[in-house]
Amino acid sequence: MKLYDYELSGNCWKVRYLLNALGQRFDRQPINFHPGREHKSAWFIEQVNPLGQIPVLEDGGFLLRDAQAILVYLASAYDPSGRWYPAGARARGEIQLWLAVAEDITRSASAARLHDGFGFAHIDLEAARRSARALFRQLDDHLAERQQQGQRWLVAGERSTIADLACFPYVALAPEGGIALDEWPALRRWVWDFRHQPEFIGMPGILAPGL
Ligand SMILES: N[C@@H](CCC(=O)N[C@@H](CS)C(=O)NCC(=O)O)C(=O)O
Repeated sequence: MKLYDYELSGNCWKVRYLLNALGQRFDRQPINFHPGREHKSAWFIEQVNPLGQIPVLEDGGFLLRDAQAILVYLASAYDPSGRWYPAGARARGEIQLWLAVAEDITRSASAARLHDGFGFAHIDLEAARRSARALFRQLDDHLAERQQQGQRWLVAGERSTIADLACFPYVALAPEGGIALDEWPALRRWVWDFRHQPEFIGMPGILAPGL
């Protein structure tokens, strides 16, 4: 498999994380997202992703864009245990809900980080932060309820799923966009729990425990 990848992208990290957790070997094709804007180059738009976005996965000639879609694909194809994308109508319905929230988190918390950390001045910072905070409150309320029931993850079960993985990076990286997590204790506990899983790998800005 080949991943069109950028080291500092939380969306690319999600895909690297699952590939690692599933023990899948893959090649990384680095895309110079910043400052090179290679994802908007003619070759990338023509040959890889007409939307000019990363990540994109290539598996035996099959090209798939969108981090959440790639997580569903990888878990369906390469996780016979069903841990990451559990079967069952309710679990799958709930997972889909959180995958949609993950996209909203990219549009808000990740945008604030791009503004502050990468100098993307065209982004409406206050609107991005406001939307991220509304989503984080929703996540915190949900996780607080789950934690009261003795559960740790977004979807009922003993182990994290692609729902948690999809939402995780831009929550953990939110302080880089000026969004502190102090107000949301259940969300902070979930970040801590996610980071302390045995398969955890970090990325710049999200260190693995002990580093
Ligand atoms: N829905 C896409 C969004 C991916 C996305 O926003 N990627 C960023 C890098 S992390 C990007 O390529 N941004 C350029 C753009 O949106 O034009 C996904 O989840 O993969």
